[in-house]
Amino acid sequence: MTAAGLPLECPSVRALVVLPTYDEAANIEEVLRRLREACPTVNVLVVDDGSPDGTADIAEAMAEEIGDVEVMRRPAKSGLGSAYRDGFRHGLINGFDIMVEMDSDLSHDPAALPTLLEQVENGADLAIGSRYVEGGSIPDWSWHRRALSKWGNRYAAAVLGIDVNDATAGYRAYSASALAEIDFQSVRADGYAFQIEMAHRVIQAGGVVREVPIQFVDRVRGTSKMSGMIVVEALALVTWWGVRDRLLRRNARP
Ligand SMILES: Nc1nc2c(ncn2[C@@H]2O[C@H](COP(=O)(O)OP(=O)(O)O)[C@@H](O)[C@H]2O)c(=O)[nH]1
Ligand SMILES: [Mg+2]
Repeated sequence: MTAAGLPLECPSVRALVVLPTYDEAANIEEVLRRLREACPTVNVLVVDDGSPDGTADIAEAMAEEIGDVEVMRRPAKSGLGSAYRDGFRHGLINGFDIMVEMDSDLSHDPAALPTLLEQVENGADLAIGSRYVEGGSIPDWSWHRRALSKWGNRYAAAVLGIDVNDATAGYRAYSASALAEIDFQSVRADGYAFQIEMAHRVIQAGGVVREVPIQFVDRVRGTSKMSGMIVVEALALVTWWGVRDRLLRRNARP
């Protein structure tokens, strides 16, 4: 919202919002409606992994109704990172200028999309909707869950030497040129580690990262698909990347 309480203006860019879905039948219709309202010009790609609850059928019915929505049906549940990799490839092949990551459970408010797009339109290679910058928040989380996430983020930033407050955040927009440069197809991680590695690669490639505050709300309908293993994967991979970067730097010294 602007100071006058009006909806933010959506920049007229060629943007593709990639929405990964697994059993989001209870949410997908509202996500798509609110997205269209917040940003009438964006295209949407729903990447569904054969959701047993029929999410893809609902998304296709919505596509008929509101237009500019495509549904990619994949045969089996293959993870969030893999869904984004396929979505980004589709976006690059089809000439979009900006690609957006967004959860399909309404944790990410579609109304914040114009702000993310604006950052990329004004020169950022990656704009992150951040919970840990001034103005960001997670009202539904207990203090210990927030502490784990915040300190996990501090650990990742310190080990990798990146100046990002919320590298695990999954609401973000990339410039197509940055995506084309970082060889995202070779990213293997799937959960939080996928987000961290993508940010790390953009920075290593010399890209500009900007964070804008968002409020992250817990899903109201449906269930989370993330497990505790996703946190373990992230910590282990961050530690490995940190060691690898140091070894590479040492070996590069004359
Ligand atoms: N296509 C696809 N989407 C997934 C998969 N796992 C999770 N998602 C979607 O990714 C988004 C984030 O997952 P969620 O379970 O809400 O994770 P949490 O917010 O960390 O609890 C949601 O839109 C899920 O439907 C998957 O294996 N494949
Ligand atoms: Mg969620």
